[in-house]
Amino acid sequence: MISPKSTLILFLTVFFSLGMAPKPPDNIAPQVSITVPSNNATISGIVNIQAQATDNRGVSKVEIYVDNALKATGYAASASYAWDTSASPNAAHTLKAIATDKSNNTAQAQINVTVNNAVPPTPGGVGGQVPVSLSVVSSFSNINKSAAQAIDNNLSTYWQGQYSTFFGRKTFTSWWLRLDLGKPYDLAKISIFWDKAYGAANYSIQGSNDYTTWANLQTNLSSAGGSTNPNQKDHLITGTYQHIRVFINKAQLLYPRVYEVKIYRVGAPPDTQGPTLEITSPKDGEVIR
Ligand SMILES: [Ca+2]
Ligand SMILES: [Ca+2]
Repeated sequence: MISPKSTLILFLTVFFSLGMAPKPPDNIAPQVSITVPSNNATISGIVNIQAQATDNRGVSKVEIYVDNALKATGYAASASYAWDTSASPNAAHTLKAIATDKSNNTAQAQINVTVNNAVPPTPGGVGGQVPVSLSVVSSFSNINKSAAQAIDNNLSTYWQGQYSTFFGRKTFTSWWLRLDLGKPYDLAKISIFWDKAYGAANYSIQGSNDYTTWANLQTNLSSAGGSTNPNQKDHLITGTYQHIRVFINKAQLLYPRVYEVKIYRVGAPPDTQGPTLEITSPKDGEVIR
């Protein structure tokens, strides 16, 4: 038989021993992730990198690294960093977040991104338009909307990629326009005049000198969001090429329409040298009487 008094003492003993006992150590690392941008994203301009962490006892800080250089620290469960990607080369980069909990356990998350900013203008700037001297050809065109109408200097005529369905399935899902400049030019810019509705949701600009190997000059472009017709998209490009291809990976609607393509070469380099001036008479140091 246990008396009420012993029960109370037992209760208090247990209560205080539990209360006084040291907390077990926190061996559980936090969890961290980069929520923006997504892994393998192609990014440009200013990107607000976001990292979030959680922990069983509490997060003390979250750090953001770009290519292993610390860029921002958040003294809570999140951190953000506005990264101006235009100051970084167009290439693959790694983004890393390291979270530290209140017991100094750490965890990290890493993703890969590709920076792809518009190529800055070349020193000579954009020069004159390059004639498309020989031919323009395309993937299949709709009747009377041939590729030649994309280079006829008329902004109301257009090329239209062919569209048809076979038992409800689209038979054409990509299209291209190939322009032959007649000889290689040092190129600066391409302007594509799309239809504002029948444009391209995804297209690339490619260059070649042998008509076989095509270099990507710009990728993941989109003509979506145009408000006027034709919907002009200008892209700065670099390199010396004879052939240019506009490759349409995905149309906005059923087929693409291009009113005109204009290609520009690099202009003359800027004149940075001042004129020279010389006093021919009297001579330097000459005594004048
Ligand atoms: Ca922990
Ligand atoms: Ca035209």
